[in-house]
Amino acid sequence: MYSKKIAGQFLILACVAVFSAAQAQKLPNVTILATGGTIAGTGASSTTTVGYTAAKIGVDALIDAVPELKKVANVKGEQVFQIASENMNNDYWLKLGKRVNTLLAQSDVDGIVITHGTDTIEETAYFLNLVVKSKKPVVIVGAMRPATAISADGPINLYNAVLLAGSQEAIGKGVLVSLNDQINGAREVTKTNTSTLDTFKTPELGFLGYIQGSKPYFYRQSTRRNTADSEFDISNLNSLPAVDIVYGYANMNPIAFNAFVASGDKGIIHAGVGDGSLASTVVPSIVEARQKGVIVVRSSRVGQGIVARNGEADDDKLDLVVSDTLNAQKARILLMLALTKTNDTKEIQKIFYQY
Ligand code: DAS
Repeated sequence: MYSKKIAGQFLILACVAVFSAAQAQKLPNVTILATGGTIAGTGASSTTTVGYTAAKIGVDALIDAVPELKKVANVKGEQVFQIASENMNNDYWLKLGKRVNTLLAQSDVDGIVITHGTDTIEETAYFLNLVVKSKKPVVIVGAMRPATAISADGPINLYNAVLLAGSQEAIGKGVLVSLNDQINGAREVTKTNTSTLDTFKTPELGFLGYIQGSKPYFYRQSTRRNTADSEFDISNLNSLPAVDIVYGYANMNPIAFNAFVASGDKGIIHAGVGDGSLASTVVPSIVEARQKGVIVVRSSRVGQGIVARNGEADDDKLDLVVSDTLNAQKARILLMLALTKTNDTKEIQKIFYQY
C-alpha cells in the first residue's frame, strides 16, 4: 500500500516535470544583458526619485525582482558592465554590440533585452540598430525611478521588454526602446524630459506601438536600413573614428571647432541653429577642416525636421554632408560607422539618406 502511494506521488511529480518542460519549450529564450543605469539604481529612501545612485543592482537581482518574467520567457542574465550611462563610450558600445551579435547567432536565443541608463539609451539603441546582424528582437529598457522608489517603473518596464523581445511581432522591426508601455524605434527615439516617466518620445513621427495587457501592438515601422540590412560590421573593430559635436548658438565662435580639428578628429557634427545654419564666424574653420580631410556634417540643434542640402549653406561648394533628420548625437554615430567604410562625402551623404 505504502509503495503504491509513493509510486503515485512519483508519477505526479514526473507528470509535472514533463508539463513544465513542455511549457518551457513553448516560451521564447530571452537573454537580458545588464549595463547599469537607474533601472539598477538605489535611493536613500522609497521617496527618492532624484539624487539616487545609478548602476548598483546586478542582473540577477533585477530578474529576481520580477518573478512574472518566467511566465513570458525562459530568461538568462549577463552583467556586461555596470555604469551610469552618461559614462557610455565607444569601447562599451563595441563590447555590447559584439556580445549581442554572438548571442543572436545562437539558435537557443530568440531575443535580447538590454537594461541601460536612460541618459544615452537613444544613442546605444541607434548604434546597435546599425551594427546588429540579425532580425531577432533587441529591446533596450531603462527606468526613470530607481529600483528602491515607490512605484518604481523598472520592474514593469523590464517585464514588458522581455515579452516584447520574445514576441513574433518584434521580429524584423529593428532595435526597439521600450519604457512606459510604449514602443519606440531606435532611429528617432529621444529623451524629452529630464525626469518624468513619459520622457521617451518619437517627436512628430510617433511611436511604433504600445504594450498593453502583456501584448505588443505595432502600428508602423522604420523605413530606413537597419540591423540585418545594415552594411556596417564591427566584428573586427577595436575602436571607432573620433567624431565630436559642435553646438551652435548666437554669438558663435570657432574655438571648439578648431580644437576638435587640432585633436585629430576624423569628423565633426555641427549642431547648427535652425535648419543647420553656419555662422560666418565658423565657415573659415570648416573650409580649413575640409582641406585637412575632416568630414563635416550639418545637423541641427532643433531636433526635428529635415536639414536640407544646399539650404542654409552651399554644401556642394563646401563639400559638406547633411544629417537629414538625425539629431546631432545620432548623426555622430552614423558618421563614425560611415567612416569605417569611406571618406568620400558623396558616399557618406548616400549613407545619411539610407539609414
Ligand atoms: N544617470 C542616468 C543614466 O544612467 C540614470 C538613468 O536615468 O538611467 O543614464
